[in-house]
Amino acid sequence: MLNLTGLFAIPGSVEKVEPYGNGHINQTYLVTADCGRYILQRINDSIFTDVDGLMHNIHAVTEYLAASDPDPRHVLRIVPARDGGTYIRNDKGCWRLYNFIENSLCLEKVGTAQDFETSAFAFGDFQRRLKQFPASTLTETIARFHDTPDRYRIFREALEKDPLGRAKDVQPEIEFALEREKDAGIMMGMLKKGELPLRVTHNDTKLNNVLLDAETRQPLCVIDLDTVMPGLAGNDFGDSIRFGATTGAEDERDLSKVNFSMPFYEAYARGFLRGCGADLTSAELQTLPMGAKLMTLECGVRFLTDHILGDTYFRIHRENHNLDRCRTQFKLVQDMEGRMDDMLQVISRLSGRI
Ligand code: ADP
Ligand code: GN1
Ligand code: MG
Repeated sequence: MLNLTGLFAIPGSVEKVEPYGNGHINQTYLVTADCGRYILQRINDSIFTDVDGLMHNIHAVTEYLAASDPDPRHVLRIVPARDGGTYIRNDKGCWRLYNFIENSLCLEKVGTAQDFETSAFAFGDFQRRLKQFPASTLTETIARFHDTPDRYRIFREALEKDPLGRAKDVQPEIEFALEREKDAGIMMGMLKKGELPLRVTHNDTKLNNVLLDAETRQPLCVIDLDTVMPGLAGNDFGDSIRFGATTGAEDERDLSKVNFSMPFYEAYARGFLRGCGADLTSAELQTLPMGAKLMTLECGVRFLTDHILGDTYFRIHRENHNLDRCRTQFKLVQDMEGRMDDMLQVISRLSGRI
């Protein structure tokens, strides 16, 4: 293992390093030292190819947030490397160290509507607090991250390559995706026409990217800041809905257990609007249901693309894992399509503005 105390400014000795968490992208470890606990991550530098740009973003955003909230449990803090940098690079990859947020809950699944509402407030408030942050100083860490039409372009390329011959076994999923391609550009189109503002958003607002206080269950800290960059409010709202407003896990194999949950949707909407609703334009409010549908569709298309290409992007733990994930997303898209009017009514009722 790495000589952590030699590499990072840890004022003590390290006792234990163990794998931690359920992220799909980075490799995360919990570090126990005699002076406290830390989160060590090997940054996935085949996905984040500009690690300097990525760490510059995270450093700038965390410093900015910490300036108005000095509580160390409220903002992720980078532990500097001994050479003064924000991360280290060695023959095994790129590594960074964060403070471990103690007495926190990281939920992998929505248990109660109340906790989901709290997570929504945290993400909404995160966006609100970054309203004045100079967006032009942020690097785009993954190009066209939530450009859904571009995700379809990549999907079509994967279908043409089909390196493992998997496409023939997933024809219903391919058809489901292609039938909805016409919807993919709705929000990007509005952005291009100037109908939606670009904001500094999180872009990966799933439930396990926010921590709640284990005792009070109040919002504590938004984590996983790799994709904080200019984006759409509706996408931050939508990505949380796709992961949380459901009765099943993202990788549930029994699709009869996967249904869109209107009560969880409403709870999330309430929390999110409390966090940043006053800042949202009426066009943004109108797009929140569409954001939910498109983020779910996009994520399903990404999982399907990765299945076809041989699971090179999202970490898998079993055969066909990405296909299972794709299927839950498509099931949710189908459910949402029958509820778009109700979803908009919820926003209208809660915001009182549209
Ligand atoms: P990934 O990009 O792979 O999703 P994350 O940054 O989300 O990586 O970290 C993976 C998991 O590790 C999180 O879901 C959370 O459980 C845990 N985690 C990450 N950072 C912290 C932290 N500073 N304090 C406590 N837990 C953390
Ligand atoms: C990834 O990093 P993680 O596991 O929080 C992915 C998201 C997907 C999500 C699906 C950088 O999130 O975009 O929505 O998996 N992150 C990246 O669960 O691609
Ligand atoms: Mg994560």
